[in-house]
Amino acid sequence: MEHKMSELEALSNKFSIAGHVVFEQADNGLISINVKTAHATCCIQLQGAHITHWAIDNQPDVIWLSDDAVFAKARSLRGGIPICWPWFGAHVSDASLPAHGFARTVNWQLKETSLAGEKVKIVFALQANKTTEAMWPYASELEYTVMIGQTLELDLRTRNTGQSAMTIGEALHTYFNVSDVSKVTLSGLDDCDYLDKVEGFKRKHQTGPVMIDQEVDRVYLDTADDCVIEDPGYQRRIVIKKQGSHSTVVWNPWRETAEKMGDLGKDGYLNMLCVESANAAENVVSLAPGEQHRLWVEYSILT
Ligand code: TA6
Repeated sequence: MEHKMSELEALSNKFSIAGHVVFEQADNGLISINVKTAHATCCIQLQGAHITHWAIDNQPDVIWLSDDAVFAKARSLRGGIPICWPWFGAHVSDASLPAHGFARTVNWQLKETSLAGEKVKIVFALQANKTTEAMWPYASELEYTVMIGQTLELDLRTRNTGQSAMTIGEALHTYFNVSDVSKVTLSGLDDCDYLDKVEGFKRKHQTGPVMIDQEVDRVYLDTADDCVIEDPGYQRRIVIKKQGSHSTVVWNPWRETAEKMGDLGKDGYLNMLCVESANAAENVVSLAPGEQHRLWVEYSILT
């Protein structure tokens, strides 16, 4: 009898790398890519090209994933690194469209897995198709390169392949794992203006580092600077470098909002801080036909 190759077999045959890249399929059909390098481990879902885990050497995980994260088709995960694209937050004119766009909930195509010295490189692509064009009527190509090693590098490239100009909002909505959010200090945003979502998007000004002792949901504007999370409990700093990003979003729901959300896990809000390299609000990006935009970040740990 002829054997019909499953998606898992096809991906494994083409893209697995012995000792470094292994594919797995959960009972609900979702496929994940498990990566191991000399100094790091990483896990990425094919749905949303969503990174759910990255850890290095003897360090606690750098990326936070909720204990109550729900892995299901077409549903975004609470934690990890969701890709918000082609809009950030609520859609400007149509509330029926998904928050943060659709890139985080559709299946991406795998283009490449390779070894680059001690790092593993994974390249994903997302091309406009009938499903995406029903929500966003533009011809576009997205390419997402993930470089896994002692640092994590993410490179999200948007190309306008159509005939008309388009505008994108985007964010790498990274949930960082912290020992106790009320004790960390976030620097890099001093003297920036921000929109405070908790107070109806009121425009405010930041002085000094950001500390978290209540719900924080802010879009810092016109900032291309790197950020650092200083975590005394884990005795480390997480350094967030970025290029092609002019907003930084900082989010922690704090207790009450977390309880309403229902998928943050018990007291999970204490162990996460989202610092998102973004182009949002007045920093959205316009692309002429044929033009390309690159959003790049690198996360590293200093002890
Ligand atoms: O980036 C901050 C934010 O937009 C918050 O307003 C908060 O709701 C969060 O993202 C999570 O959004 P989600 O759609 O994943 O529930």
